[in-house]
Amino acid sequence: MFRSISPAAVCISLAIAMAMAFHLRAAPVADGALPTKPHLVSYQAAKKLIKLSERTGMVMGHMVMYSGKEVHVVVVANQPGLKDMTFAVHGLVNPELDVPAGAKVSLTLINMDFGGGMAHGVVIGKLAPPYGVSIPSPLPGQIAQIPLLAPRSKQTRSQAKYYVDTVKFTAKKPGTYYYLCQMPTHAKTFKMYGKFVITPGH
Ligand SMILES: [Cu+2]
Repeated sequence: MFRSISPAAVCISLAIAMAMAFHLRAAPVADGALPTKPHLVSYQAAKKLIKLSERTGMVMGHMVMYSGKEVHVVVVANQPGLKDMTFAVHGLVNPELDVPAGAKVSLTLINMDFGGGMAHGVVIGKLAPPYGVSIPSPLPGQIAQIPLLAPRSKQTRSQAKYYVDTVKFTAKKPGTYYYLCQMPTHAKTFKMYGKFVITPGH
């Protein structure tokens, strides 16, 4: 005893669903929502940030593409459930990140290290792999940096507190950059890095 649903109603629902999905993906975090200095958050808050990162940007293969004038990139060091000693963005391990030239970028790092309790940071610049044991500071062509964040506190995963930091910068000059961890050996030995591409604006 089902009433048939008109094709027009299906179309309208689909359009609304697509608009909502796009809105969620494109929505940047409101300015000031995240402090631009290291601070501790709960596991629940860290998971919320990870969810947010999964709504911003669009996954295409091993790449996360961001669009719009404001983009929010959330990078997780050692995301539980993913490979140890890696960066995760959008659930991908060390993916390529593409942002349009001119975009105002909020870059957030969460250190969720669950192994030996390592500090991790992230720096973006022109230096291409292979990397040495230690990373020059500043990097050649450096455009952004989050200094090393201490590992989580010693409680269990769900009770621990996690360090988070956010830096804001404008993606100015199109080209290929790299994001990498400054902690000695992490980029060289563990390949804790990925491509960061600023694509020409339209
Ligand atoms: Cu690291």
